Amino acid sequence: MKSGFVALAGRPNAGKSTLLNALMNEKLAIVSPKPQTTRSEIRGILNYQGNQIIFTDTPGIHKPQDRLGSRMNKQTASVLQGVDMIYYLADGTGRFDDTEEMTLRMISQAKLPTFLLLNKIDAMNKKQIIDKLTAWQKRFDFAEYFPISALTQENFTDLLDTTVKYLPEGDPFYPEDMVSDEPEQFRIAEIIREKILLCTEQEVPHATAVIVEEMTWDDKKYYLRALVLVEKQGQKGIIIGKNGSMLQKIIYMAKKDIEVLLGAPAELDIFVRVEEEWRNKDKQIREYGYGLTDE
Ligand SMILES: Nc1nc2c(ncn2[C@@H]2O[C@H](COP(=O)(O)OP(=O)(O)OP(=O)(O)O)[C@@H](O)[C@H]2O)c(=O)[nH]1
Ligand SMILES: [Mg+2]
Repeated sequence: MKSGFVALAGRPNAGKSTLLNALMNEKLAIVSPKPQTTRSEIRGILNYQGNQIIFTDTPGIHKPQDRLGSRMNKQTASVLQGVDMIYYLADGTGRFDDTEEMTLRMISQAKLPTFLLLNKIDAMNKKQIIDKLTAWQKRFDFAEYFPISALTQENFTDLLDTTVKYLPEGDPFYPEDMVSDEPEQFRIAEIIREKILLCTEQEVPHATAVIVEEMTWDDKKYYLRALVLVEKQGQKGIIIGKNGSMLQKIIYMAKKDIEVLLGAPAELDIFVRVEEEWRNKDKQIREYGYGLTDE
C-alpha cells in the first residue's frame, strides 16, 4: 500500500481549506471569504482505495503585518519540510501578483513533487481555464496540472489516483477510523472564529482569537464556555453588538455547527475580552493555538 503526506499550500483565499473539507467529505477546517482564515496546520486523514493520504491544510502565504502573520508563514514552511508532495492551489479567478510570486518561490524551494491545482473553475469559462493553465506552465515546472473546483468537486478522482502514484510505499500512519487529529476544543474554537469572520468586517476578523475554556457534559448536553479575544475596546463593542444582538447571532450560528460536530445538544456561552496587541505577543499566539512552529 501507499501512505504519505500532502501539503495544501498557496496564497490566502485560494480555497485550500475548502478543498481539504471536500476531499475529506467533512468540515475539518473553517472557511471564509476573508484572507488569512487558517492560522495553523490542519490535518485530514483519508483512506483511499487501500492507501492512506494525509492532507495538511496550511495558512495562506502572505506578507506578514505582525508576529502572528510571520509565525503563520513559518508554520507553512515547516509543514512543507515534512511532507512527500505538495498541492499548490492557485485561485483561477485571481491575478498573479507579488504575493503569488512570493508563494510560488517558497513552494519551489521545497523541491518536492508539486501539483498545480487551478481552483475555482466553476467560476471560469473554458478559454480562461486554458489561458491560466498555459500561464502557470511557463512559471514553474509542476509535476502535474489539474483544473479543479473545491466547491463542485470536479476532477477529484483523477487527482487522487495520480496522487497515490507519487506517494511512497508504506504502512498507514494513523488508524483507519481516524479522520483528524485536531483536539475537539480547538475545532469548536475555530467554528466560533468562523462565525465571527463571517459576521464582521475590516480589522475585527483579523484581531479575533478564540479559546474554549470549559467543556463539560451533564448527561444530556454539553456546556461550553468560550473566550473571544480582540485587541481594542471598539472591536469588543462590534462583536457584542447592540444589546448583545451580534453575539447572540454568533452563538446561534456556532451552536448549530458545534452540535453537528459533537453529535449532541450544546449550550454555549461566549465572553469577550480585550487583549491589546496579542498578535504581536508570542506567548498569547502560542496559547491560542496559532502558528505553532517553534523558533
Ligand atoms: N467559486 C468557488 N469558490 C471557492 C472555491 N473554493 C473555495 N472558494 C471560496 O473561496 C473563499 C476562500 O476559501 P478558503 O477555503 O477559506 O481559502 P483558503 O485558501 O483556505 O484561505 P486562507 O485560510 O485564508 O489561506 C471562500 O469564500 C470559498 O467559498 C471553488 O472551487 N469555487
Ligand atoms: Mg484556509
